[in-house]
Amino acid sequence: MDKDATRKVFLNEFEPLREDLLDVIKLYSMPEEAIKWFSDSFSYNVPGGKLNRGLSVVDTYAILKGKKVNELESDELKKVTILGWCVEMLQAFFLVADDIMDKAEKRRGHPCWYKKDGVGLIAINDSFVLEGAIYVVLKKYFKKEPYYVELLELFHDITFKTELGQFLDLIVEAEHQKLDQFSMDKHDFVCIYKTAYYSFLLPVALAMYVAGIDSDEDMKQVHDVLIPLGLYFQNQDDFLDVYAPPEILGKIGRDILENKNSWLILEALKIASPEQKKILTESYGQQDAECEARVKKIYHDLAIDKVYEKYEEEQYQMLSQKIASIDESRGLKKDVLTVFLNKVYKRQK
Ligand code: GPP
Ligand code: MG
Ligand code: MG
Ligand code: MG
Repeated sequence: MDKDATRKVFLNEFEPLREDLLDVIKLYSMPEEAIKWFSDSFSYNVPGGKLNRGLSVVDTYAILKGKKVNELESDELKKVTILGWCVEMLQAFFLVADDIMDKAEKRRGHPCWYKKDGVGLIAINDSFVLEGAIYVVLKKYFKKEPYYVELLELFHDITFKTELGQFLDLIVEAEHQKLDQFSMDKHDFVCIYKTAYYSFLLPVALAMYVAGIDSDEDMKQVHDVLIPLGLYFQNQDDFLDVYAPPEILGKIGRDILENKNSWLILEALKIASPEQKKILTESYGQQDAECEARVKKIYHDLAIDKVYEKYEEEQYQMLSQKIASIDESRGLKKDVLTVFLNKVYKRQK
């Protein structure tokens, strides 16, 4: 099965899943308008992204089984597809809430959910409902599986880690934090916790539980590659926030305006002259387009894009070496990790 066919199989499972959830809500005798609201929020926020995280549960499982996706039994394909949608639901929960916190305008090329007419701060509760729906789905499809508790613990543990990452991200950007309080250590914590765990480790760990390749040693091996890979991915997100065309990225970068502890500003501060540092300090995080332009000009003068290119190459080499030394004796396959690395390396959006 090629990539498009896998995506199609994956997308085909979305409507039945939405129906499952609507059935549960109807069982609680929610009134019509609430059922419609849930249905609209679910359809607006869950599909429509790149689906990389969800699809990677399916792809990882197939690699672990040494099969093509179309060679999988229909019940195992269904299981990993549903887990993939659970990851997409978790992502939807995070993004609906994150866009409110970040005052974002657009997501995936469309207005953010909270920006839609009549939604506003109701989106906060919509994000909670998206999260709650994950556990309804897990219970319906996995309650009888021996790894059910592992799935629950994994979702809970990774949700908590993501919330801690978001938490530090928000504290660091809060107004009283000045540029001299930014640090690479805080930045790395934020990236690893807010992004790497749910985007990289979660899909792979889910596939590993279903495949029964879930020893502590193998979980540690994938952790030790996917967490640094997720850090590199988030640094790339910081880079694309400023350097990718919004029409390709599907969102308008706001990191400079929002005083984000971004990889770019940290790298710029390392090499800026005292005059440039002064301008950066005065202009960064000012919620003002002219100040934003001044910061971008300094990034340009410092050739931060070249610093990024070098960083990207180093990450690729380092991660390739880590993958090469993976022990496959218990059933883990290096390919699981290589596929991820190749998806991230030099991505444009
Ligand atoms: C996105 O980071 C952050 C998350 C997906 C984690 C949100 C966690 C919560 C507990 C709400 P970002 O703001 O840099 O991403 P983007 O640029 O896509 O908005
Ligand atoms: Mg954001
Ligand atoms: Mg954010
Ligand atoms: Mg970003």
